[in-house]
Amino acid sequence: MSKIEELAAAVTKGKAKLVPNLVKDCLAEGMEPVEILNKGMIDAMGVVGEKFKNNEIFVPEMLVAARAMKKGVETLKPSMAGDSSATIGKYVIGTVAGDLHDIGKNLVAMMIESAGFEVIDLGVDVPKEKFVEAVKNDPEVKIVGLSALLTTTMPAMKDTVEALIEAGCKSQVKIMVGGAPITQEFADEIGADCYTADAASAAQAAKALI
Ligand code: B1M
Repeated sequence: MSKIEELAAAVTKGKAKLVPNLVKDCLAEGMEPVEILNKGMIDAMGVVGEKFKNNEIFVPEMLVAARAMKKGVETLKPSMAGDSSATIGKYVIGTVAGDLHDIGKNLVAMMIESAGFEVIDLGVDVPKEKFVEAVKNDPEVKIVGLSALLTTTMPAMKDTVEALIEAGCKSQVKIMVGGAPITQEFADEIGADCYTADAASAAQAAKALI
């Protein structure tokens, strides 16, 4: 088994202790960080999601896989980060109310930071009022990023966009949305300025928006 396959297997099985060294092994073999992230971790979480859907594993297994992936991302972060010494603006990000998924949101935050933004991470299960407050309290915030992983929390994303619009924040910020169930069509429907499917394109889009 190659190191990247070992890494994917360790993430899938939630072997958090093995993951950092396997990430380092892949880097030592000369693999690109983004390839390690995609093949060794994001694809592995896709496998976990499939197994959960098919009732082959349950929430605890999904949770340990998530912890293993977080360890991997932590190890990879120094190799992924760009030159963020000059800040090009503030970016508020969070997972919408009712939703506890944060791996994708954290990856987006990491890439956005690498692109030169100062990231204000509001965390998970963030009420719409908190997003509004974060924008109102800081005129330097230029973009708000909303993440949702559940079809059941898509309405909370819509409510958050509406709350930002009603509070008059749209004259100050652009709104970006993403997450597995989100589509361009949904983004257009709720009045978001931008939808991207993954973290790398989110960083590119954020730079283009300001
Ligand atoms: Co959850 N879960 N989960 N889960 N979980 C999913 C999302 C699910 C698809 C699994 C499945 O059934 N196949 C399913 C949702 C079904 C649906 O809504 N249609 C599901 C479910 C049902 C649930 C629970 C309801 C299970 C239960 O309790 N019965 C529960 C809900 C809890 C809650 O939120 N209230 C639950 C809980 C959990 C854990 C806590 C155990 C854990 C999360 C741990 C954590 O995040 N700290 C978990 C996990 C790990 C998953 C899967 C397996 C993996 C998610 C992940 O991290 N993927 C997931 C299955 C799957 O996605 N295939 C699943 C890797 C990550 C890098 O990808 O987050 O998609 P992703 O982010 C991508 C893009 O989407 C995009 O960029 C990222 C990187 O490129 N992106 C953005 C994300 N945000 C963006 C924002 C942007 C732009 C791009 O702009 C601002």
